[in-house]
Amino acid sequence: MWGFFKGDKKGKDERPADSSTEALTSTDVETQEVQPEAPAGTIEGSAGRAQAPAGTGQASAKTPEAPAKTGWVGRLKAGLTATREKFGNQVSSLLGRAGRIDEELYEELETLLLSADVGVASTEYLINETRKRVAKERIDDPARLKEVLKEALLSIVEPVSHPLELGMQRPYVLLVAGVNGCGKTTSIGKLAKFFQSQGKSVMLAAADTFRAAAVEQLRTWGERNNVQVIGQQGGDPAAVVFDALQSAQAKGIDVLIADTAGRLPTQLHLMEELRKVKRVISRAMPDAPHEVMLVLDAYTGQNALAQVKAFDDALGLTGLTVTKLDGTARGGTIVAIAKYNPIAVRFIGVGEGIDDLRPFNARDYVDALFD
Ligand SMILES: Nc1nc2c(ncn2[C@@H]2O[C@H](COP(=O)(O)OP(=O)(O)OP(=O)(O)O)[C@@H](O)[C@H]2O)c(=O)[nH]1
Ligand SMILES: [Mg+2]
Repeated sequence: MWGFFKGDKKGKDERPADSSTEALTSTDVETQEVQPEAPAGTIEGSAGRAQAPAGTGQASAKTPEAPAKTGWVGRLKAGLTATREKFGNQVSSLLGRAGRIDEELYEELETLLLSADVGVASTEYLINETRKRVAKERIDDPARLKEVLKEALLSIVEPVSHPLELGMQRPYVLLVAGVNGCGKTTSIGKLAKFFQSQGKSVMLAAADTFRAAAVEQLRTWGERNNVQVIGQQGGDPAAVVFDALQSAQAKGIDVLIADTAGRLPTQLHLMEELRKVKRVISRAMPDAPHEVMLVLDAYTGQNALAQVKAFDDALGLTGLTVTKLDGTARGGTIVAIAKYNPIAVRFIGVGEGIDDLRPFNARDYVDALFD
């Protein structure tokens, strides 16, 4: 279902800096409100508009309301298979064949942690914690180190395991940012469905106005799921979001999610454009945006740390969504991020299907890394 979300990125980074005024009113912009053409649940009827990818996505497209065939923990484990094979299974086999706990064992553990993209600081912390526990509890059986390691990992990720809780604000405004192709639009589609399933009304603001395909990508999703999409290609992203916010306020919408164009932190004018979007939202609704979410592609590995810092400096992040944990052995990236900059990890994505994005749970994640 999500394959159609991918659009042409050509020329995206060649955008000129936006110079339009920040003093916006709804009449300054000619944004289009896209009323859903199809009622909720008529997904097959419009399936001709886009190609569904192989795998779970297609199944989800046909039966988005149907309960997942496997539970979330099963999906999570399946999604983290590559990481588990590279890390958890290898740790288990290392500990299984080690005769004793010695320096060689610590070194091998260290290598495994680093190769799973857990990061240097976390690796150092985990090895130190393990050493301390071994000394304190006089552990001499290497097999016991697995539990020790799991607990130490948990102590890193538990503090960032804070699910997103919608407040009383109406609309609750969620601004989504990230580098090109990290999974913003796809995640927004999944999130809209997630909030809808909680009985919330959702509106989307397509503030990636540079590419026609980007607006269309969100619009297609909106049409299929009875979600209003406000957007216009070529417009000012801040103006689109402003207009969407006014519309959401007028209609009493519960959640407004703003999609933005992918950008690299080094593209300073585009980072400034994002800051402007945030400022304009705040002017229209003083406590908004209520959530500033960075989407990170787990495949990015350690570069994710630099992305977190840059976007946090620019926007003041309140949450993260880590996508594409499936298909990469870099599932340890979450640990690296949690240690480096403990911003709440709200959601994780383990596939392209609509049910493949869920709230992050530290314990489930650590279990899935090993078992
Ligand atoms: N396997 C997998 N693919 C994903 C996941 N999340 C997103 N994708 C895919 O990643 C690709 C990019 O997703 P988009 O949502 O278009 O990314 P984006 O950040 O909006 O991209 P730009 O707007 O171009 O910056 C698409 O093919 C998605 O289907 C995930 O959790 N797992
Ligand atoms: Mg996008």
